Amino acid sequence: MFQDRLVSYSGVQPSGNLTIGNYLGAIRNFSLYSEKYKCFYCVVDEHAITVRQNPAELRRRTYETLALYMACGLDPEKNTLYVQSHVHEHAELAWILNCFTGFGELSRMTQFKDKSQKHADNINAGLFTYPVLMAADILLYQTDVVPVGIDQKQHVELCRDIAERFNQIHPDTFTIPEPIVSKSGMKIMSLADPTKKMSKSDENANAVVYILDDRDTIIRKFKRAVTDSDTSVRFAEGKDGINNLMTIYSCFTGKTMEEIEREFEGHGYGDFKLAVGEVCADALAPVQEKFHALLKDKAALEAQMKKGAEEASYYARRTLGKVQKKLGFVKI
Ligand code: AQP
Repeated sequence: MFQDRLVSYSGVQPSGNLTIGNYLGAIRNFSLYSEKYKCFYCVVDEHAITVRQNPAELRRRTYETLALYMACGLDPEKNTLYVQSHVHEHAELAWILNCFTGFGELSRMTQFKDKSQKHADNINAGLFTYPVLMAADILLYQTDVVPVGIDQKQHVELCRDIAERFNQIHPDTFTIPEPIVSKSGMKIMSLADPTKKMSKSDENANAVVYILDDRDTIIRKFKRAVTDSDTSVRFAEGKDGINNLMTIYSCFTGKTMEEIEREFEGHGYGDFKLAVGEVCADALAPVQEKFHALLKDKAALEAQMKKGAEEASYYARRTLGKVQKKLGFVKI
């Protein structure tokens, strides 16, 4: 807590073009927290390098992710928007927390298992300790709540365990954070393989709808989405493709599964896929318009990065100083 406000913290990696999974699972909901909480939203570029990145693309996407935050309604006057590598305390606290985290705990992380399969040629130590850096991100700001997609809930739970362990040895150091997975923020799955999460780093661009895809591309991708041999639009076990499309439609329209089933009774999958594509394209159009306007002014984005880093550093410095003192580090 800072002053009289609870703190909310979340981040997105600039590791690829952002998807409707990132949008529906996380970013779209971020602005809802601004009134009630003191909010920190970070572009986590240090997390992104756990997988090889092309430097020019990483730089471009860092600007783009910040612009998307703002295009999705995050007001930089009400929220602290910044880039992780601009606040060196993240990496420093991560090292300390590494010494309070078990090898076994990290080995159990689903994302590590998935990513080490996907990047078998580069299973680096950073990929393994990714959740510790994430714990440092969260704990530096004495965070109360962490709005995330369901896929990141396990990491927030580990962060709680690390903080509780540290507090047991050094009482009253960290606030214990709670993950918040919004109702609409369920896992959005790949359009090509609906048993797999939709991810920005997927090599198959048809499996993923990007926030910045144009209308025709969005509709084409939904038309090609993998479904099943049944014909009725129903939410049921074994219908992963249709369930995923119904989830996306529900997130964009606010309709329940029963309402969607009634709406498409007697219609084939073709009509339904077109409708999903249309609501998605309609919802993303104003975000895209704002994004392109913001991206034109790079100097303004850089000024925003600087302002955000200064604000974040103020809080991060306080927590890191407290931790170093409790550990017995000599201050000069
Ligand atoms: N498919 C998804 N459905 C719901 N929420 C999702 N999120 C990501 N994908 C989905 C949420 O978006 C936020 C930011 O994610 P991230 O960039 O930090 O990392 P990630 O979860 O690893 O996302 P990606 O797209 O899968 O990235 P890559 O391909 O680089 O690993 C998080 O709150 C996440 O829950």
